[in-house]
Amino acid sequence: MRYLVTSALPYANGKLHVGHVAGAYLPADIFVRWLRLHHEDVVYICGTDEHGTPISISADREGISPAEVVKRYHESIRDAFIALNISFDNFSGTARPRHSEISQEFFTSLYDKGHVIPRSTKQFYCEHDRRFLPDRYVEGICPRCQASGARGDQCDACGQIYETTTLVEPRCKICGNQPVIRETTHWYLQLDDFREKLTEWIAKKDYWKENVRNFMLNLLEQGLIERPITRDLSWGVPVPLADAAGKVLYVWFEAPIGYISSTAEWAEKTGQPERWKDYWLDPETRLIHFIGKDNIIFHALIWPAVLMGQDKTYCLPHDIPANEFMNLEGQKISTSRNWAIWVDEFLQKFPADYLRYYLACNAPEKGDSDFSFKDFQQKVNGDLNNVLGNLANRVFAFAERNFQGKIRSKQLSLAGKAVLDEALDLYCQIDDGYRDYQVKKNSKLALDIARLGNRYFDERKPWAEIKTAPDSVEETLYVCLTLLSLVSIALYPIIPESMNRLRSMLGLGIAEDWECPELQADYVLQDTKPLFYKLEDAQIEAEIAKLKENSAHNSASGVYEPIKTEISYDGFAQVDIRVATVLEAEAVPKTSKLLRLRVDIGSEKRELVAGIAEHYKAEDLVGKQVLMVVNLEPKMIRGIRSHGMILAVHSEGKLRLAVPSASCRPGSVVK
Ligand code: B3M
Ligand code: ZN
Repeated sequence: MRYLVTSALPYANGKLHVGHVAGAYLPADIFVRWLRLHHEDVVYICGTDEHGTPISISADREGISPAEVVKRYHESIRDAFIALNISFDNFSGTARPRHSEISQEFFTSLYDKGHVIPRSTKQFYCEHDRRFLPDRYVEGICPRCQASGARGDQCDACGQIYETTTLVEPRCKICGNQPVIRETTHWYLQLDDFREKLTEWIAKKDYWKENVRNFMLNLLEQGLIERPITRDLSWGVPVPLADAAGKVLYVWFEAPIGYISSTAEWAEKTGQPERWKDYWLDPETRLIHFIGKDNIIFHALIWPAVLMGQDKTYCLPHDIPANEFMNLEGQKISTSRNWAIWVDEFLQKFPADYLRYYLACNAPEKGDSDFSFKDFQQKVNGDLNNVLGNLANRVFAFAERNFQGKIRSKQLSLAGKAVLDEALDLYCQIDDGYRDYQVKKNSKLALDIARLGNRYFDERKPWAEIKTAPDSVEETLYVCLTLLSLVSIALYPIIPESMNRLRSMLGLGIAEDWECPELQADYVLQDTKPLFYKLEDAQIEAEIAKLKENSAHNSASGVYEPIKTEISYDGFAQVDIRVATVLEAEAVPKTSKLLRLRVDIGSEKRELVAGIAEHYKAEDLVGKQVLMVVNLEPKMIRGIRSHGMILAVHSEGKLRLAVPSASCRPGSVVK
């Protein structure tokens, strides 16, 4: 089987953050690493997306040329991927000449067959900036879902695309003015020409993830509208027609072609420049696109149509595993507000495998997931250290102390066999899982093999047996070492560096040279060391503080705090807010920020601690009414049982209590 695996081409207009990695890159890398272990023929392709308004807008903002933006961020993104051990076979960029050539050939092929036709059309135009406003140069309210912040070409909230001029309350992204509408000519892809073929093709994709397939079926049902694939811009691939001066191909038309041009570049580097055809022009190739959910429409609808309309017969996507998004500490990641974890910075402090492991455990497969530093620490300390690292440590130490690190293979007892059988069963599930992109589930199953080892070690009590039955102890160690060697393969796609270190301590060759099944006669341990180290509270707290500080710095400079992730009505209804009257207030000794309050909430009197001493004097509060969350779990603060929280507003460095606008009966409920 031949596999051609791609990850979405990141725009070369910013640094790589963990949200990117969790969705489209790490899951793909894990998938290809597993395939390579099993000697499948696989090429893994990526590169940066270097055209379109995301690039030219960044260039405007930074006051440099688009080419400079592209160079800067191409390198930065490439280096971050290298640091994270994402194992692309080739990492190209769409501003390279070969890409333009192939993209123009694609356009011409469609044009010659009549699948692309020119139309005079209306576009937003900014009279202030004297230019057309394609795609991201205009923002407004989505005509489909009414979300704000929708762009000219796509709404991030619903993933839909629409006729630009239907955007509600449009604003020029450069100057903020309302644009006018002007005539221009663009070339339209006749998607409907491909409806039948697309429908037939999709019908066979019953193994696709539900979100992708349903999205597509919905679109086909709605009917396929022609889409403009050219733009009035100076940065991009020129439209290869005599009457199209000043127009370039729409970035979403040419970006996926980057998968092909990057494969061609790879083939050239291998010294066999025609080799890309073995993959792209073979209908049996399994072409698999790893993407984020906002890219579904382009990969599952427009791209296959473009491929179908070529002179050459290209393979079509075999699968499109689209992942959801990853939030950060409960809020949407936002690069403009600096609410993000940048991969390069993170990897200066933590090993790549720690990040890979955590993102794998937390992969946004079925719904959005959340990156939390505390949880990161918990997974690294609890799983990697306490489960896997612990098994390796205790087995290595025991083997070295009592057997000079040499453990011979054994005729196994029933108990030993049973343990290995159980592990092999897990291993088979893991194999299925990797082939089905089940990263999250597999990170757990692989750890289960190590859990099994710890349990077995405890049951066998080698420390008690060592004097009386050294043979039995050797068997225990042999079984545990075999479990570790299984883990070294099962977890290799997720944490390759650590697993190769483990293999070398076990006296085994690197995973890349592994032959299945691994026949291990004897183990000779080599240079054993702890596999992992624990993350300290102080380090994690410092990271959380830094994240907040960076984004606060940003909010102070006029950017707003990100809106927290959406909650349900039921979720909100759980918060019980009531009017409370302050009965007593006094400073908490030896603190500058805390006040101890006694309040009346109608049904009872409560005590709580509030961090408002720098903004309110205790004596001024007595008799005041405040709003208070009354069903928050009690917490001990400075020896005081604080039961409830009063609400206040942060505004320009000051704190203001939220109060009812007129006097109310204590205990009245806020709705
Ligand atoms: N650059 C969009 C994105 O980064 C785009 C992907 C292109 S894949 C061909 O979300
Ligand atoms: Zn403007």
